[in-house]
Amino acid sequence: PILTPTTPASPDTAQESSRTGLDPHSVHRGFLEHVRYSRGKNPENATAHDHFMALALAVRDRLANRWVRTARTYYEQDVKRAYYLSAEYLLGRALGNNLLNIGMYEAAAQAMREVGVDLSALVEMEPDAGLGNGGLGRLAACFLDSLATLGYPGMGYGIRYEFGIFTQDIVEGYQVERADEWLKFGNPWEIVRPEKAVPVRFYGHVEHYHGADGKPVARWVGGKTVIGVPYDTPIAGYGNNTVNTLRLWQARASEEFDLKLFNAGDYERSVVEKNDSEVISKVLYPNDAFQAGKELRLKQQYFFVACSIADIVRRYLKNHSDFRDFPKKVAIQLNDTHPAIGVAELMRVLVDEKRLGWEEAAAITQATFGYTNHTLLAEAMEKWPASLFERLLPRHLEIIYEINQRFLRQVQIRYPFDTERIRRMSLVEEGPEKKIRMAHLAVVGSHSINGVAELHTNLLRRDVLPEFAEMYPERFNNKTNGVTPRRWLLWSNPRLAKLITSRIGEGWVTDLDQLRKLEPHADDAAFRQAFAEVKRQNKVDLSRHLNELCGVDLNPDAIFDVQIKRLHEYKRQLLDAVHIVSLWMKARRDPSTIIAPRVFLFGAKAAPGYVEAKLIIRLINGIAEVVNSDAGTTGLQVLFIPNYRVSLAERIIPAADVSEQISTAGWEASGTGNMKFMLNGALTLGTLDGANVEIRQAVGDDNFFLFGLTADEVIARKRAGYRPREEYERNVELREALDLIGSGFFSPEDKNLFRPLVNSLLEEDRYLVLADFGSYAAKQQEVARAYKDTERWTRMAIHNVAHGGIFSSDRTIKQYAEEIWRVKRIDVKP
Ligand code: NBG
Repeated sequence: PILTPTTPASPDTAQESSRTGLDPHSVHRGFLEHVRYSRGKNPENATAHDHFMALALAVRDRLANRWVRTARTYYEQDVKRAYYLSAEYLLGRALGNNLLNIGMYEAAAQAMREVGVDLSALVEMEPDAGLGNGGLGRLAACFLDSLATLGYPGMGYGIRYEFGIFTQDIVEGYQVERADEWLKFGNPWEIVRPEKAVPVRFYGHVEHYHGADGKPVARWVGGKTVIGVPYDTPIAGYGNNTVNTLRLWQARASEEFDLKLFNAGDYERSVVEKNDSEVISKVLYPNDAFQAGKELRLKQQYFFVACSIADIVRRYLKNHSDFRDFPKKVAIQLNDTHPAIGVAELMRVLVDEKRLGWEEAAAITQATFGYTNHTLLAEAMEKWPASLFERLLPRHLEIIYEINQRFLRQVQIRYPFDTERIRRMSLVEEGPEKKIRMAHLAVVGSHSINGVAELHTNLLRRDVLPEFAEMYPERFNNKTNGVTPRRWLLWSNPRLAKLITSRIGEGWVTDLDQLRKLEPHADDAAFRQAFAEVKRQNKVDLSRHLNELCGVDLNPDAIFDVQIKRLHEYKRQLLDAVHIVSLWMKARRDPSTIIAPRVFLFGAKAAPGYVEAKLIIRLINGIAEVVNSDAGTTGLQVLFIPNYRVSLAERIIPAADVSEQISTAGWEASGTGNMKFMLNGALTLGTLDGANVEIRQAVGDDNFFLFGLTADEVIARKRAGYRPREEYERNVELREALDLIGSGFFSPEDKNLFRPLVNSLLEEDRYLVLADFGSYAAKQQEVARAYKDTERWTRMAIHNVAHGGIFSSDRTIKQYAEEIWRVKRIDVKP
């Protein structure tokens, strides 16, 4: 079929309806107009890419009306707004989600059918917006969806990276990284607003003098100026008229800077040096929960924070003049310490530019900021050399020292003579190299400090920031993470969504606690059968997709056992891998040891500089090669799916039976994948770590496969002098598996390839893989036996879905809004 060149216009389709109408006819017209007027093509010549762009633009037209209305409503009602500052947004694709949220998916599908275009093929063409590493960035994306859906005046600020998280190829079993050129074909969603560009200073020096009023004045001068140009992306709420904004800053060289060089007659150099400025927003640092400590990274952080705060202050001053009311209109949430420099920046703006007194500025700043901590890992805690600060942000260093001095005075008054405490709590770490502790800056500069799961918040209070929690107990609180049910159930699992709606109505989409109404249906054999059939169909779909992608033939009747997340030693993909080897060895000797056939799926990107993580990917691929070669006799299959990302997660999670959440207890702050699996009817095999604890509480211990040491036991084991080699000696199956891996069996090209992995397990085993192996393997046996009892398994899966309600990010966002930000929902009229 070909595109119909023109559709006869019905008398009621005025020009406007091709831009706003949600019926198939209007969408059809809007689409054809964009093919012609935005793509400049005749319908006959339009490519699939033109089709994608034209439809996306037609959707954006429909968002635009609501977008301006939302902005006007917020402005006219002078509402308090919540600003989310995040270095990462892992949005994934937008077309399907936008169609669904504004209720025009069916109309678009029909309009596309009329022109002979398959909507799902267009959806698949969109590159993922991968402006994040993992959970932290995806959480920010879920929060944006919930803010808009609940009708909160919320806005996200971040960086418009030209290259997002790298594309992962697997070449001979190894990860190979490629630049993620997500903007290559243009981005139909964003609107650039050069008129709102913001200049940002770097380097230079500070001049101190006395102003006309006799008060001391500091002026940061000289250095280089970079321009931040905002690009706005509409964020549509589900089933309402709210469209909020995600504003991402791109770095541009300043003209002022160019001119100086132009005038000096050095045209070539002036153009070449533009790069220095523009690299700032070039690429996302690909580390998850790890600080690399590069100067460019600190530049990125200050760049987007300075732009965002200038933008927030500008908006505030449109209808206010007195900064004392600032916290009544502005709440700023720091997504981890990446934007923590915002504390010093707001102080600089208030004190140096707006000439407020220090105390007053400090009170405003503290009432404005909230800080979310996302990790307990020491290597992720951001600390910047004071010398770097002094060069790059000299005024901010002065301000941080001043904040510190006043803060430590408070500590001293409260705990006289405790110099050790002062040393530990200082914003400045003394040592061979003086460093600024960004977490301490965030804590001192905020009225709220939260962790992201109950256990994590407790460990934060007890182990990471104990003296701050003691001094400011009222500031510490928990906000357990959540995920948006729109993307992670309604969109990604249409079969299950439909089945659920057929039984309990569609209220669950915006009120996820209603899933509880499914509970009685677990006793209904017909429902159980339909539920199991949905899972089976999803597994067939995924198998088909993976066959196209990797050429493997997976058995959809096997247990789909899935571990998808960033590759990290603490997440223990290695535990999963070693167990597979031990299962396979037993199966080779005696196939009857395999209780149920199983497909082990992995997806994970490793930070490019993380040697151990990359070796683990190579190991999994080595194991896959061997295990898959005799899948016929063992019933075991292993697949490492390349380039794991949001759009792949949307396909994998609905097809999962077992959700591997096996981090060493006390290490995973929360996890959010764990919640997505639960909502899609997978059973968790997990440790008591992060939000697993709350998942198990919600679903009951009968519906959760628990194994492993607790966080306290982990600490106790280490304290008692953990000797991993004893575990190796004690457990024959473990020993066999490790020996086989160490022998080079899975790396014929280099017999010693995996020796370092095995040695590190035997000698240190920082993450207690060996200590937990026995209990993990035993629990896996139980999983296999439970799966054989289909009726019981399905009941357990239904119970998981029915109790997933509290893990909606709507619940999380309501808690942030009510308990931290004090912002109110407001209705945007159609
Ligand atoms: C991650 C944690 C996850 C958590 C997400 C979102 C960082 C620094 N932290 O456990 O590792 O789910 O944040 O809170 O990426």
